[in-house]
Amino acid sequence: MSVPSLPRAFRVAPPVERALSLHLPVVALESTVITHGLPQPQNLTLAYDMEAEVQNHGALPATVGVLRGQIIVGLSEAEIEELASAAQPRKISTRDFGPAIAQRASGGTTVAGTLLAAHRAGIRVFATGGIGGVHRWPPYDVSADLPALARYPLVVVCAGAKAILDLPATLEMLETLAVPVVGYQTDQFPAFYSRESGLTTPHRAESPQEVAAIAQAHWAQGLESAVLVVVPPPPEAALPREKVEAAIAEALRAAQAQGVRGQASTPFLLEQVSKLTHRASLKTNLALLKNNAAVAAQIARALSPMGRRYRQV
Ligand code: PSU
Ligand code: MN
Repeated sequence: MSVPSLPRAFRVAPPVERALSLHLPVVALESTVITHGLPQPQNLTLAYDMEAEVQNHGALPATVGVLRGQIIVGLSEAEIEELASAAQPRKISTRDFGPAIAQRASGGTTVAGTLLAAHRAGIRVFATGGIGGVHRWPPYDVSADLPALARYPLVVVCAGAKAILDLPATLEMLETLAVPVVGYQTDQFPAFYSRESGLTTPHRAESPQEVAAIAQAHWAQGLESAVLVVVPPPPEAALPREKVEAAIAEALRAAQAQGVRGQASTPFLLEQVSKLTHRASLKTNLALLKNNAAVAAQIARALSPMGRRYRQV
């Protein structure tokens, strides 16, 4: 017996398709941050704010997500709202597309899931908050974001890896996977909420043009991995490392005590840290997401022929 055929499961919004065919700058945005990363209503506001940042810096945003079994690159405002208020949205990583499509589910795409969809659409630049990586506990929990970064050739702009992770192990794994980590106007690998982690980045760039040159030179060698651009959170929103570390230690204890594992782990830990810092970390999270969107738009422009801006027609 055969399974019933599925409707077209992959859709690129017409403006995104058009911009890409004209080599105009486009920036992909993830949506797990909307479905699992932020509380309502900040999640919806943030999604629109990130799109506005990209637009204000001369690029077209393309938020990626899955709605009723369809992968969409370039969600409309109404679709973003539907996703932000969906009853039990899935957290969709690379392994989760098949089940989500076949079961007509909705969900936010993680960094890994967004990389796959954005690459398939032909997008070269992607902005997010912080990537997943090697967890502190259990240490065998390694985010699918890492192999996806090894596999899809995009510039990924983030504030480092999520601070709840084992940052030294995550940096080592990025080296193993041939992903250059480029500090944006910094030598420090940022710790998501804090500007410094005590770890240095292997590379550094001062401008969007320099990042674009690095990415082009990287891909010209036949490498198909991502280029990870790490941007420290804006100084006025950054938190001191000691304060965050204390909250993370407590969040990890709570996770162990409650047996939180797997997919639930990252959202649980981030929510605990937010509570323990009296929502200071939430403010930082929002500020760095917007900042990363702005930097990503400038890099997308630098990568487009003659640094062209995207203009609505
Ligand atoms: N931001 C959040 N919470 C999250 C994520 C982002 O505040 O859960 C997502 C990101 O999309 C990232 C993913 O790709 O968490 C990593 O999850 P995991 O460690 O399960 O791979
Ligand atoms: Mn995991």
